[in-house]
Amino acid sequence: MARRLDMQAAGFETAFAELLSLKRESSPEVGETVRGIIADVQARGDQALLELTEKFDGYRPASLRLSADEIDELAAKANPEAVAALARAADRIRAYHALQTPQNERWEDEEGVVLGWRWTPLDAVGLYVPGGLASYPSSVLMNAVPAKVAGVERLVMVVPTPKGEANPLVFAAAKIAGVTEIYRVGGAQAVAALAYGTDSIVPVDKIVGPGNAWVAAAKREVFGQVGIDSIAGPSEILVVADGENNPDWIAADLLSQAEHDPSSQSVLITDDAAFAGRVTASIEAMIGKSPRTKITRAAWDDNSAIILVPSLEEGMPLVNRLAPEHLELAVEDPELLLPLVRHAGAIFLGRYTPEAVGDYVAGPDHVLPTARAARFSSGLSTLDFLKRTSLIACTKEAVRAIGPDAATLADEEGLWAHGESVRRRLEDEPH
Ligand code: HSO
Ligand code: ZN
Repeated sequence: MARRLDMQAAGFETAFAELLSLKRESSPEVGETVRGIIADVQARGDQALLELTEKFDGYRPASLRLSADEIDELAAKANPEAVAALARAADRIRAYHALQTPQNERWEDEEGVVLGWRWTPLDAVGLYVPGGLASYPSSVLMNAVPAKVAGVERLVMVVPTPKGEANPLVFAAAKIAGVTEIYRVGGAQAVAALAYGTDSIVPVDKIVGPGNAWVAAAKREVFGQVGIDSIAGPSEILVVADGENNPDWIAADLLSQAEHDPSSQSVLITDDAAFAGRVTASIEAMIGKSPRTKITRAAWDDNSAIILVPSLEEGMPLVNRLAPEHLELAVEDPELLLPLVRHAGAIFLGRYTPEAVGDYVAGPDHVLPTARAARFSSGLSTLDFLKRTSLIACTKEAVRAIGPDAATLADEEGLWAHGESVRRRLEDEPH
């Protein structure tokens, strides 16, 4: 059973601080192994990829890249209803991210200097897709669609296929998102190949997508050579609910993230002790029905909490301290609480907005900051696949207006040629 906290009880601060500092990541120390794998791929390229795939995935593929026919064949095995649902989800994700795309700007300031910025997409992005249990077709869309919307021309997917087995819906998702370059390779070796390239994989500029401890360590290791997304931790949900909710709905919402991973965290903040009891009872009745009972049970018992607060308004500072990945405001008028929220990856407003709609079909990205990173970062968006370049244009008059200060500062820094490059333009003509 999740821990119970009461904001008004003695010892609350200590108990809450303990909840905040729960070490939920159980990443084994894999740095040494990962560095070895990366060096091996750098030195031996495809040969290393094939051998490592044989070692870790238990088979040796005839070719690393899947042909268009192979992708079609795999995608065709997916449940057609699920494919249709994915296609509709992709449309909504595309529409949302298109509106999120930033604008280029250009203006002339008072001194006559033209300034601005221009956004351009990355040339090539690698998308890591896990194999096995954590292989979510919805995450393929959430990573690939914003890249496409941003205008990334080359999107490369790597996916391990243990014993040659693959999740057909992952390939259907790739097709829907327009990903055509796919390699059957995973782990740190796939990350190394994307970063440094091999004979069969041309390197990319950035690597995104979730992975296990080896993949995360490899991404950290190749950062600088390529860009990476933020490393996703186990999923979290925080539900702020009054006593007027259906306890079964809230119980299911809490379990929906607990079932992702034994390290996931679900927290309920409520001002109604009787309601908290009803939710607990509902969770206990529901938890055994899940095919993922063991995972859900571990996350709920070990990492989760029910926090009783004197009023929901007074509970909101706790929300900001938790800075959750997902926040549900399950109240009649969520707009009253919304201004009090400063840190959350995504906010689900009102009683009819379960987090699961955001995980799949609402449109916003489900790749969101975890482990309190919402204090300083945001979910994945088109911005992650664009870079901003500054634009500066002076006329003769403009450089005369702002140049002398540059020359003064250059002299002060002992950088003679800097000063000279300005002074020449104040005095001479271009030809
Ligand atoms: N809630 C997860 C995303 C996900 N849920 C994928 C279902 N499938 C992390 O935000
Ligand atoms: Zn989820």
